[in-house]
Amino acid sequence: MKSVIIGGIENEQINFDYTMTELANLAAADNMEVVGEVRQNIEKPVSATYFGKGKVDEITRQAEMLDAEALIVNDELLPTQIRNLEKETGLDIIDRTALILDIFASRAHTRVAKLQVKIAQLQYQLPRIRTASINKMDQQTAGGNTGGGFTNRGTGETQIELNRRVIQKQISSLRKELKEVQRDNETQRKKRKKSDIKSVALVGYTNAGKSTTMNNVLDLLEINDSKRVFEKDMLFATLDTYVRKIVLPDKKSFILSDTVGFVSKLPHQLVEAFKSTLQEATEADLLIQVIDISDPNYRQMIKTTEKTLTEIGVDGIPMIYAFNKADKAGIPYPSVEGNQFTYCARDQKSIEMLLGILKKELFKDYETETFLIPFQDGRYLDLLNKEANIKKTDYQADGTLITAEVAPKLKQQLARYIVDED
Ligand SMILES: Nc1nc2c(ncn2[C@@H]2O[C@H](COP(=O)(O)OP(=O)(O)OP(=O)(O)O)[C@@H](O)[C@H]2O)c(=O)[nH]1
Ligand SMILES: [Mg+2]
Repeated sequence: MKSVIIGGIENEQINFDYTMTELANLAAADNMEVVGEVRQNIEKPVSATYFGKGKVDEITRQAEMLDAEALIVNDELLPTQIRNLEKETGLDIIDRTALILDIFASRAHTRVAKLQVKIAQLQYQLPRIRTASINKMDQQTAGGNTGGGFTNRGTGETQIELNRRVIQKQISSLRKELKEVQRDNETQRKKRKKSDIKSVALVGYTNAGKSTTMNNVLDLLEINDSKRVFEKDMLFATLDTYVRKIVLPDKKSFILSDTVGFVSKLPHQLVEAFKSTLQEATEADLLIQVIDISDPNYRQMIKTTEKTLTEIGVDGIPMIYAFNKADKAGIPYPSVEGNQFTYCARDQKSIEMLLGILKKELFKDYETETFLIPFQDGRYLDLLNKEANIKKTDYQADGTLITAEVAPKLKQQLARYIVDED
């Protein structure tokens, strides 16, 4: 395990302590041991070395004393800052962006996640490459067509410019590949949108319990086990969007999706690369923001989530604040008040209540109507039986009299069969 020092600049940033706690957690998630911490109170980072001269010396001394190999900095650094700090401290310098990218890379298992992370990594490296790193880059980039052969090397073109072009080529070829891999999902998403089925997305801070919530909804409704989502006590357990169709006992259905978790200062390269994956959230009819209420920083986490949601283009979607892990926090559960729901994702009663809340919110526009379907129009009876919550069926001389709770679209489709009941 690598021993590291974490460091940050404290200015008017109100949530500095919180971002440093996060940084320590991120380092631990990347298998590093945090042995020391430095902070400096200055208005703005120093352009050449990020920290001021005195602080750089202090870091060097502390690292020697604590036997640390690397310094992790709480911001994205300029390429020159990394180089200068490396030179002056003799340490490996890792900035917050590189650290998060590294964790994402180690968690990415599916093709889509791998491609997205790789694109984000290359975007990060693009302004940071040095001449010598090109061969290493080539080897690291799996699957990408690097274009190779430097046949049209222009006069005066530096090696760095050439390297940049190679990376840019890799990025665009990986993007193409990603689009290809995602084509099926995209088609399905469009089809769902057309079909008017409502969609709900679980969003929120990493490790809040989104996947656990999703899995327990699937379990409760006895939806196939093979569709379970990976849940684990670690940062960024889920990197893909998982989409499941939920059919309730009364046949009402909706789409539930589980998405990648957030952390503050999520690198813009990652946000950019994950945009298509996150589309499920930006286009949802309802968002469930899962919050770990047992975490003392949960208020900051809510802020972080809302900021990230704005960044990915979520705007004006109704939201339920789902305060999870009430068991751990020692708060009574489940309970609901307005759009705030307090629960424990492992508790069946909680999941039942959540489904009740979702139903109320999603199917507000459903109505109970009585239809008289003539025998020759039996196909509509089948349709009702398949898609509606049937309350009463009565066989009469001139057809079937059926009372059912229906979606607005179905009601419209069957409007001519509606009978007034007195
Ligand atoms: N005590 C307690 N633990 C919970 C609860 N819900 C989830 N957990 C645990 O919290 C950890 C994280 O849960 P996940 O469901 O993987 O969290 P997530 O929000 O999907 O996290 P990412 O995929 O990393 O964004 C797991 O170890 C869960 O078992 C709960 O209600 N109570
Ligand atoms: Mg998850």
